[in-house]
Amino acid sequence: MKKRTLEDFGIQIKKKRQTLPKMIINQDECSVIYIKHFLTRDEEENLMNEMENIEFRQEIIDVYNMNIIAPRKTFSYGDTGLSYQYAGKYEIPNEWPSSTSNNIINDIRKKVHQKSLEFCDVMKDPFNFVLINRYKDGNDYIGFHSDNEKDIVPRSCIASLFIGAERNFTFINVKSNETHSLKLESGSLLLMMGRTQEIYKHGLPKSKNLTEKRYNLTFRHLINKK
Ligand SMILES: O=C(O)CCC(=O)C(=O)O
Repeated sequence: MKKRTLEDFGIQIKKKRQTLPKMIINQDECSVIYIKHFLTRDEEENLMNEMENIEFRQEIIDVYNMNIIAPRKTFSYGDTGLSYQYAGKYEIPNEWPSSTSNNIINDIRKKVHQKSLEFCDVMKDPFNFVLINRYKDGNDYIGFHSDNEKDIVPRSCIASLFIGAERNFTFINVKSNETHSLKLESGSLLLMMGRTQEIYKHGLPKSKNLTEKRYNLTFRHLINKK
């Protein structure tokens, strides 16, 4: 199939691609850093094309003890033997694309790991799991939650990468209700570290009239129980 360009996917091309990291939260041992335009244009385009080849699934998930159809589709890659329990689901990841296949996922995984090492030293191993969310348009969303499942290495860095439609994202402090909202641009990276998952919830609300799709790849360190 012919490779599609970012313009074909309806992604706005920003001329000035500055990559300076911006601190979004830095208090109570929580730290969240946003790195705008982390991916090059080529990487963004290749990853967008790669996402189109994945067969995403729409899962039934448990939200506040109710079974609902997830308002997005998902897929995961991870090391053999790992599993991830979340929202009442037991996720067994697909094998990473073979290291000889020149696959963009492998390159991106390395690049995200290198960047995370600049800011976080809780876990120096490569990310061993990625959960990918596909939001078909502005009706798809993820409600407020924390990535605090018992399968995740406590206080390890969670690196969230996005491509496609620009969307708003909000953190809420579970004690004070103070919020931090930001616009997440295609090709950018959000690093969540320290006690962020203990003190904050985060969510991606619906976005009225938005017709473009968006993908989010959340790289995590899962506990290897072997
Ligand atoms: O799509 C996003 O940016 C957020 C995804 C997320 O919060 C999650 O997978 O836990």
